[in-house]
Amino acid sequence: MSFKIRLVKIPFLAPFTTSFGTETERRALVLEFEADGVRAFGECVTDEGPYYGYEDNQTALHIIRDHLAPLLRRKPSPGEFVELTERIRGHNMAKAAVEMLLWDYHSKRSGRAIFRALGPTKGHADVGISLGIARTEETIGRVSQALDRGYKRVKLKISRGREHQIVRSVRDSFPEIELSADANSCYTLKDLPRLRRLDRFGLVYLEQPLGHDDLLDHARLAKELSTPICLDESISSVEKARQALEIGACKVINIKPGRLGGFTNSLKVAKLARRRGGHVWVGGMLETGVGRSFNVSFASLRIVDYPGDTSPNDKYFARDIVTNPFEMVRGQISPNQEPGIGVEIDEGFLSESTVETWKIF
Ligand code: OSB
Ligand code: MG
Repeated sequence: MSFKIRLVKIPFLAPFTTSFGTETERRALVLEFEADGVRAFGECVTDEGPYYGYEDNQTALHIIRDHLAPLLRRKPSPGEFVELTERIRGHNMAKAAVEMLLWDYHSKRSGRAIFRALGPTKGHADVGISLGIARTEETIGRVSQALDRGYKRVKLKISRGREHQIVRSVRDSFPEIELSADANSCYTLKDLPRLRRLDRFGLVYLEQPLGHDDLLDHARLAKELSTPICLDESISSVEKARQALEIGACKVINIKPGRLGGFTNSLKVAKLARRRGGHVWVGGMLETGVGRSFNVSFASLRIVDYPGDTSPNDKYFARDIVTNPFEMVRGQISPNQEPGIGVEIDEGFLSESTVETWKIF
């Protein structure tokens, strides 16, 4: 039995800008667990800085190494792992990396693909694109390219003060497309007049306009806008999802298994939201091929009803650490059919991309 954590560094094809910063490469913790002739993988969605959420690669490394790895030796089921780690407050991204690794491990042991273990499936994920903040002309070009490739929904990253021009220009050029905007928490209720001006562009939703952990002000905002609110950052647990739906803080939830502590909680949030008439889709955190494969598996569930941010690997990377990257056909991606997450690791590129390795046991 062995467990190691690698910090890998893979350059992006192009910088990715959100309202909280610009990233030019993915620096990810990739987990590898080996037992009973099975090699299982996981990826932590943290990056170098605590800007999307409070976790970063260093806090996640600490939590995984010092608090979660000892539990991994027992090879618990994902459900048992969630129970065992309930007393560790927060640190969902660190927990999710191990929880999903356990899904991979147990699925591989039983010889089936993860998406089959998760629940009833559509057999494919419907795919949208998330476009980083860029100049208007460039964005228009990227939208046009994305539509040519078959993407089913376009999400524009927006920032305070530059939202109206970009959304208006894209809407004017593409009157019919399914369009959304993601603010990554850059507004407050004082910006209500500004946000009202987005109402006429027929967005399918406005993602996380207010505080990263807020529910109450989002509920207030939702009453003032006709555009539905989608929450991402604020939905940090099953309880938060329940509360958000109950007070009307959102109609749509961006499910990131990495933010919610893994698949077990994500399944609960998806069911809860759909039962209450809400909609769900699967987000992304610029994952390598390993994390991407987990997301695509979840996005192929029947319960997931909106297109997600599960682009094929080559949207972000010229070369990835897997040799079987996803291909998108008419805006759909099929989850891997092989046992577990079904990725084949590019051993050479993985070791070339590894900055540091920690052998935990
Ligand atoms: O808010 O959805 C977000 C990337 C990094 C951090 C936060 C977000 C994003 C994205 C990219 O929107 C989605 C993707 O992986 O394609
Ligand atoms: Mg988001």
